[in-house]
Amino acid sequence: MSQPYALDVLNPATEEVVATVPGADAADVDAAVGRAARAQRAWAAAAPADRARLLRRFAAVVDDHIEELALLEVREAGHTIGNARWEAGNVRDLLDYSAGGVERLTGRQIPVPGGIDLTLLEPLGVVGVIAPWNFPMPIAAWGAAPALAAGNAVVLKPAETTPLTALRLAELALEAGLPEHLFQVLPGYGAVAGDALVRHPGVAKIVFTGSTRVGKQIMALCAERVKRVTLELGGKSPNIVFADADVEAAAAAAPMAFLDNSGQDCCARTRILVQRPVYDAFLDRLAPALKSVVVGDPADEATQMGPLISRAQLDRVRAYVTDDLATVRGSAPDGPGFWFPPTLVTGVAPEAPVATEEVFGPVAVVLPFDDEDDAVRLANATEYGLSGSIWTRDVGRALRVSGAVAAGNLSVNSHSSVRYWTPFGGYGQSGLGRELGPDALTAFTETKNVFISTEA
Ligand code: TXE
Repeated sequence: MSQPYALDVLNPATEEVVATVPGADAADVDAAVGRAARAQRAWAAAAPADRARLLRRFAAVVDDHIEELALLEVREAGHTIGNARWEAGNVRDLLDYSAGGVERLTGRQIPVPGGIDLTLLEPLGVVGVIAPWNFPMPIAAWGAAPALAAGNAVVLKPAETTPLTALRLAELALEAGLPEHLFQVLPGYGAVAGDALVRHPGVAKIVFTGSTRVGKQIMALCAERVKRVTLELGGKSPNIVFADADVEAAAAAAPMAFLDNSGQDCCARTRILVQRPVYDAFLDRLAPALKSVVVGDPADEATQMGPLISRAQLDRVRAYVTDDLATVRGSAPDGPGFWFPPTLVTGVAPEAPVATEEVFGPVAVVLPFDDEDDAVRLANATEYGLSGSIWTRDVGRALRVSGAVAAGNLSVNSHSSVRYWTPFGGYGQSGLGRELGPDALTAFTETKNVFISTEA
């Protein structure tokens, strides 16, 4: 028996304790999975229309609580209020979208001689979702909503630092009429509650979003059990600006493409690659744009960037931006709170740690390149492959470079990566599998093929 423990949730902008919640151990996980399995059997047997209706009702209840959920996200994660409202809306929209998929989740009938062949899409059973702290609310829903829609139960372990919005979502699910124990949230340490969820024989699939280091451990444990797994890991995404681009627009958009959520975004465009003829002109525009970003109280409507999540994250970011690096810095408040200013690093080698490793803070490097081949080579010079942007007015070039960059989510003349109705996920060490989009529900099913002889 392990010792009972509790998690203090800090407001990263003030370091004040917002709440204290009990942490789960392996026995709690075991009990939750047992309850989830019982709830799942009834859920899977229910008429698709009834499941869809309940998920739509859940979406409607979330819609009634957008402001409350957003304020909770501001307090526990330090997100700006504008972003937090978007995140709560993303949960609502994804629930609605997933509800729309319930009755469209169909197998196939394949012509075979001597009978009829049917493919059945069966729910997996109990799905374990392990969520990170950088987007606690949407990423919890990215796993849970399609899994529930496909007829599964969900046990969700939020990150240690950000359990509150997930706990509230579980309450709202009950308020909406979802069956008890179908969607359970168990806060706890990764190495305790998360690990127990991964190892549990009653959990059919793990959906993990977090560090590549932990993702690899989870994949190895899942491999031992041939457990299904989806991994959404880190990124070091390029923002490629060609000389033929609208340099003005590219420079105006570049700061928030890596400063959003204080850079704690796996899609952050933290490697800004600029073609040499426009390198100086681009930097001349980028530097003042960076300095004008409003950093401060995340609850203030005018704020564009808040604090980092924790002291540990602040220490990690500080270690990357050493004094010997040439930097352009914006402003940030002094403590209390975990503040780091918007920062551009120039003049480093493309192989430098700050240029190749995921810093997960408001820090980008700017690197020059010569031609298209050079841009693609630099863009792919990382173990990651999650996102990237290409700025050019040449359609042929946009298509060629999109084809050559090894990443799951690219955008041209834009930095958008995430829409709940388009697929999301990484190449290389950025992950395995895809979330969101039209195939999201199928990822939570097992395909069974049944042949019925007509000759007997
Ligand atoms: O991640 P962890 P951390 C990256 C980012 C960041 C770094 C470290 O670079 O600086 O990871 O962040 C749970 N078994 N990303 O240390 O530890 C943990 O409790 C099962 C990128 O916070 O991977 C939390 O719920 N679960 C990223 C979740 O894993 C375990 C988002 C993520 O925490 C576990 C977050 C274990 N042994 C960090 N150990 C992204 N892809 O967006 C931890 N966890």
